Amino acid sequence: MITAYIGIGANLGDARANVLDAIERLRGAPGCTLDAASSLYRTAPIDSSGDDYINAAARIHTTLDAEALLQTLQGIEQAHGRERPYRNAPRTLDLDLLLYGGETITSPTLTVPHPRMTDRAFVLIPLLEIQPDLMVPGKGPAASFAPMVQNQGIEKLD
Ligand code: PH2
Ligand code: MG
Ligand code: MG
Repeated sequence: MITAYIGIGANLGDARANVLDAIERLRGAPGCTLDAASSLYRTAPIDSSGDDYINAAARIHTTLDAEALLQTLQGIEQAHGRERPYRNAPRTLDLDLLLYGGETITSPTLTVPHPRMTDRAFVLIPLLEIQPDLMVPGKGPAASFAPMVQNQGIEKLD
C-alpha cells in the first residue's frame, strides 16, 4: 500500500463542484482509499488565464502502481470533459500526482515529485493543511518552502 498525494484544480464551469466531485471520485476509485482531503481554496491563476481557480489536495492510500494511478486520475479528468487546447489552458478539472510514496519517477508520462509543487501556494498550502510534516523526496520539508510562496494570492474557503 502506497500513500500518494494528489493536487486538484479547476477554473472552468462550476469549479467548486468539480473539485468536490473529484474528491468523491478519488474516494470511490478502484484500488484507492481517500485518507484526507483539504479545504477548498480560491487562488489566482499562475502562468494561466481565466477565472480564479479552486484548488485542494488529497492524500490517498493505493494499491495501484504510479502509471495506473495516473490513468485513474486522467479518467476522472475526462469524466469532467477535460480538454487541452494549449498548455495551462483554463480547465474543468486537473488532477496532478504530486507524490507517490517516497518515490522519484521520471518517465515519458510522469515526473514525481511534481516539479513545481514547492513553488506554488495553490499546491503547497492545501498539502500542508493535511500533512504539516510532509517531506518531499530530494527537497526536504514541504513547510520550508511556504515562506517563498506567501506573496501568491490564496484564500481558504469554508
Ligand atoms: N494549475 C496550473 C497552472 N496555474 N494556477 C492556479 N491558481 N491553480 C492551478 O491549479 C493552476 C494554476 C497548471 O496545472
Ligand atoms: Mg496542474
Ligand atoms: Mg495536470
